[in-house]
Amino acid sequence: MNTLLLNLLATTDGVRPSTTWFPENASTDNNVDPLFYFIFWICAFFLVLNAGLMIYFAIRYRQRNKQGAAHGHTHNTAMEVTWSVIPAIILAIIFIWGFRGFLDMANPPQIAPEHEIAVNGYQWAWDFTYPNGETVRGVGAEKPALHVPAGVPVRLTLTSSDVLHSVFIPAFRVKKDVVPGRVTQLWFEPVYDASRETVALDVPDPADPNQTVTLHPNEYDLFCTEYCGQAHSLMITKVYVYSPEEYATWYASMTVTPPTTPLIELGSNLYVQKCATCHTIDGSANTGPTWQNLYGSTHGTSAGPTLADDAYIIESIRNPGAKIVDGYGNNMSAFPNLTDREIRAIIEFMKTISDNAEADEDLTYGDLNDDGTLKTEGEADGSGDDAGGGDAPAENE
Ligand code: HEC
Ligand SMILES: [Cu+2]
Repeated sequence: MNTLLLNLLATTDGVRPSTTWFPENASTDNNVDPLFYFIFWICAFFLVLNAGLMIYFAIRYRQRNKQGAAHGHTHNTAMEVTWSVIPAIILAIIFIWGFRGFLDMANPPQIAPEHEIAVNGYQWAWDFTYPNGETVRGVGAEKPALHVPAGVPVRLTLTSSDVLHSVFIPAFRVKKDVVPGRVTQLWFEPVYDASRETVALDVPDPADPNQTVTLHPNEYDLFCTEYCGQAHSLMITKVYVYSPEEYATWYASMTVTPPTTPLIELGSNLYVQKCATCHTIDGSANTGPTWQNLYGSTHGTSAGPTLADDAYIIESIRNPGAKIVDGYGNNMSAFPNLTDREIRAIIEFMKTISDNAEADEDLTYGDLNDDGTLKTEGEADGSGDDAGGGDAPAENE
């Protein structure tokens, strides 16, 4: 009974601990738990009442001495009205309560654009793309995780690249199908609780890319809850809930690349994130030409035979329509958010998959100027780790 009261009277601050029936609850505006307990206790009450009366009557009015059944009342209007009206009222309460909860879930409140997160499900992971155009990268073997701010409503717009999936975040009491060819949505307002156990996440410091800062979000599970194939269960990942200040830091850190990042690794990540839907690296054609052996080769374009050197590749990305590769349409979008340094990283990655070029494995992000050119001896001291020092003034522009 304590849990019932706890859940009916709960305020919206703090994370409610898990109970026998529910995992902890880390979102406000939760209709699920109180309604569940309401129905649960009604069922418990009538189970005991009905089963108790049945057992009592079976004993009290059992057949004795071959005595025939007595004829009793066939009708009691007062009783029948009572046992129709009371359940009808209870059902109406459950319906209205449930319907209001459904409407709440289906109709997000006003959501700030920066709290709209695009979620794409595929076999077998989720991509989380934020309004700054950045997609969360998995760390090592870890899948990409969902990062959300506390204290504000957050909306997820859900799409699928292949089959039916379903997002389920038990701690927020939300679940929604992710259907190919359709956009669905769900929303929640997370609660941050510093008194709960937090995890320590290191991210690049937006104020100084040479440093990392440690953030302390609460951690929850996110599941795919629609059986979607062999590795369905591996779609499990984490949700990190930050205090508003820490979320701002995390959000800014998404676009920060530490100077020590190897250029090839950065280029490879960018390729996976932004280009792999149209370009392969194994020689097969897709919407766009493959990148295998592209760098340093000469091939036909709308401007005649063209050598794929740095200038050509930069132009192809900045202004895709300038020279169209023979056999392809003008189907590439420009990527205004890519910085010159990032394009440089992509070029370095392209060299690793071309027989016509030699990639420099030692180059790091810190070895580049803002315009993507290599720092000269005076600016960099040759060690990637310190190169960021020369970078600091430029960062303040
Ligand atoms: C929507 C599909 C699409 C995406 C995404 C895309 N491209 Fe392209 N890309 C194309 C198409 C189509 C062509 C060929 C037509 C042309 O030359 O514009 C092309 C051509 C290129 C070329 C010239 C290739 C050659 O063989 O000469 C380069 C370089 C290039 N893309 C780089 C990129 C980079 C870098 C990204 C990711 C940041 C990217 N593309 C993302 C469709 C795409
Ligand atoms: Cu799935």
